[in-house]
Amino acid sequence: VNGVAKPKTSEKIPVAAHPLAEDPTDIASNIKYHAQYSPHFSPVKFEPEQAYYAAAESVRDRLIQQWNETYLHYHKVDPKQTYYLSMEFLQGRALTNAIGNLDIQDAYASALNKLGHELEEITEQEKDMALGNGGLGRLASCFLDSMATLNLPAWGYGLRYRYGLFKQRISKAGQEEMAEDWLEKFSPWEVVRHDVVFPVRFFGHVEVLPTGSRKWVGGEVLQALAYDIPIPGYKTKNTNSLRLWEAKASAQDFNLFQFNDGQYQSAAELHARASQICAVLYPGDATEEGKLLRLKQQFFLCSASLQDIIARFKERKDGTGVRAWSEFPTKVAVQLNDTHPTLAIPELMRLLMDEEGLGWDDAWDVTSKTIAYTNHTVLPEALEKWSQVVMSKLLPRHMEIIEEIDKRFIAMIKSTRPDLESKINDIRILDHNPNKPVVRMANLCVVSGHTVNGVAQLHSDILKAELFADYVSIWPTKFQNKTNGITPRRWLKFCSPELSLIITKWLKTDKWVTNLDLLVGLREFADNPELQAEWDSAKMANKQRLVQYISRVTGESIDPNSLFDIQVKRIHEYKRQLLNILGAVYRYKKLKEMSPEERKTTTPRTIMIGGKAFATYTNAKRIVKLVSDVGAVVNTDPEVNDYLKVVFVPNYNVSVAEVLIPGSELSQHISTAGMEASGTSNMKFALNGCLIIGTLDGANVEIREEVGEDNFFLFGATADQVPQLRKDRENGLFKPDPRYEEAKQFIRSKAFGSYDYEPLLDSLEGNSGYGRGDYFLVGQDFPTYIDTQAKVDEAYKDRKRWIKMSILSTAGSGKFSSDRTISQYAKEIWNIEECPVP
Ligand code: GL9
Repeated sequence: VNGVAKPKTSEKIPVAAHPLAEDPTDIASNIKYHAQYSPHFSPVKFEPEQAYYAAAESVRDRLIQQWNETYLHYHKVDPKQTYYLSMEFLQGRALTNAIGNLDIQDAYASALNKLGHELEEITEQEKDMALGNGGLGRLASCFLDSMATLNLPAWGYGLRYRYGLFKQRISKAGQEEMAEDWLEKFSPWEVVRHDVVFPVRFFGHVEVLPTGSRKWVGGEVLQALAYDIPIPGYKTKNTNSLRLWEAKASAQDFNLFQFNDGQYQSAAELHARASQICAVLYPGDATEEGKLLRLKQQFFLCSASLQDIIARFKERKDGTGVRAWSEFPTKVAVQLNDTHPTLAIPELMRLLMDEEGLGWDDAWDVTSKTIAYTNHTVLPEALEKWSQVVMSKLLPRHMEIIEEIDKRFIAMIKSTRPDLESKINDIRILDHNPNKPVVRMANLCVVSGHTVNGVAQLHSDILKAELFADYVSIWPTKFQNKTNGITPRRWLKFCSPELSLIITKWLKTDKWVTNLDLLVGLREFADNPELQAEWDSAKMANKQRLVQYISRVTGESIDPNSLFDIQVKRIHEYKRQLLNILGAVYRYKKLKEMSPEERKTTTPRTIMIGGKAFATYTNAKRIVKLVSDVGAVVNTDPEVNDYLKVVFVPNYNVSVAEVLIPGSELSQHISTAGMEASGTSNMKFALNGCLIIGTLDGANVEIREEVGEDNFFLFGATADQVPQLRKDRENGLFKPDPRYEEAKQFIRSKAFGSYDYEPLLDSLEGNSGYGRGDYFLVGQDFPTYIDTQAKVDEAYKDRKRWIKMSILSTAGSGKFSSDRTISQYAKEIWNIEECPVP
């Protein structure tokens, strides 16, 4: 292009726009067209970066075609639609996914080749769209993929954060956080909708009108502007939308007089406040300002989305005039992804009553039939409680509505369930604790929603037996389980093409990509030496790719013949990375004590740990530091080097996961039983033929059932034993295993440097308290963990047996497709049906 492209071939490629081109030469000419006529760079370069943007825009052209058709089709058919409200979407990269879902991989690879580029290199140019933290956000993104693939009329609604999840750097001091600007050079995947703008109010007060109705007025009003991201389904025309809101102030809010008077800041005050709303994902909430900003973000998402949903409902009336509001729940299902979008409840009530003129009972009927809630955690610190004082100030009308819901709930209990009267203070929505009166968001969701679900069977059982037990006795049918899932497109077909080809070859079909249960067909070949050899070499190719990656980002060279043992997830004490690293320390110490001959009989291992610690979570950061300190010593110790390496993988995110997971052989999902609601990376690893060492927690329980207990390395206390074990501990009845003491002592001896690990190790000592007294039972589970790791070492020595287990792991992963999860939501919660675009 422009004379500086470096085509490998001498083909002359014309510059032309062919949005739906099939032929590689036409696609190449369309890519050139974008480089020339949608320029984002000076017209001198066509390096991988420019090629990425041009290729992405050419892919977007064809998505827009299907996208428009999808919207028009839904508009015409007017089916019931689902709206997935989430503060997080962890989309990762879009190019490989879009090309893969459109099934135009080969054509694009050869088109780029004609332009002198490699598809793989081009895709590496894309920045991750990381508008989420971890599992909960990635789940939302997997769900979007499945909804489009299943032709379900559904939308995602979220916020367009400028800075998503921070970038993690590992230095001598440990983790450092840096802002990551995914929009630095713009995103080719978003389309701004200048015609989709809604006002969102903050603060102000409630006015009583002469009619007796109430109205929220005053305060400040910002504008919510829609940015849409296309969500293509796999080999289907249906292309849904992820609609992200951005906050803007309008021109009237810009004080030209003040500005010309030199008062630049006060002239644009509202503009500055608007830009704060979507500046960052999860702004720190240690301060009152931080808390207020988070509440503003949540309300902003809820208000803009509901106004949009209502506008669409009204727009689709069939020409006979106004549509009855009682029809609303037959056209709209709203799913709350955790309690973060709970304000959708009072906001829908407000819009229906104050803007549309419905009475309380009708508005309540519509709201409670429309909204459903998913709980994603039982950790007490994650159950949101908002100060009533802050809520009344920021959202005075919503506070009134919440008070009324609370009052009516109490009245209902008093009249129908006198036996629960003594428990009212626990189950009501408002907590009038005089020190800090709060609104309990989970309670508001349970009282107002038609359905509440947990995200794995064990988690849903715990919700029913503990957190929500009293509500179960009031509404026995309200509670469901929807075991999480992952999209097999991104998490197998696209991230491990070698393994996918083998699966397709042996199953004699590629239908498993949309019907993952077909993977069970691999079971009958699990002993077949030919499949085993192919499987082994595909896994080795993925391991080699990982070796290259680790070398590139850490400089560490790791042995592809060692056992690749990976734990990647957010760093949290309940996930017990500390148990992993204490195990590694113990392994290191034992290796040091062995003779060289003895060492040769051991199974060489590379332990990789990755994940981000929340910026203010001190103990999590100490864990990161400990892992890299252990790595620094172990990896430079020539005595053990051939048998053990410990690597901290920096900046874990979706695209790093796409390299790590296919190359993994053992992965660790070792949370204290009862604390991990589900986990979803466990499903990704198992699907990629990686064996799991894990506790009976979250979805591990179901994965073990599916892959077979022989193919799962189980250890540790069970969820129902945990409370008693904690009590025993408090009563001084815990007797630590000598190996555990030895590992801790080794760290205390400064074997891994002089950093002060005392506060971290101290959390494992003493008798009680959250964060102290080993609340997460590391010491309790350490001995069985070590014993089980020894079994892993033995199993790995038997190559054939290991490969067979690996095949059986993939074969047993069919249940964990998000297609299955979403079909269940569609049937059992949303009551929506597929609406395929012809
Ligand atoms: C989480 C749970 O902790 C996970 O066990 C679960 O798999 C996911 C999805 O249901 O939800 N809940 C939660 O708050 N997070 C989860 O990952 N946290 C983050 O996403 C950081």
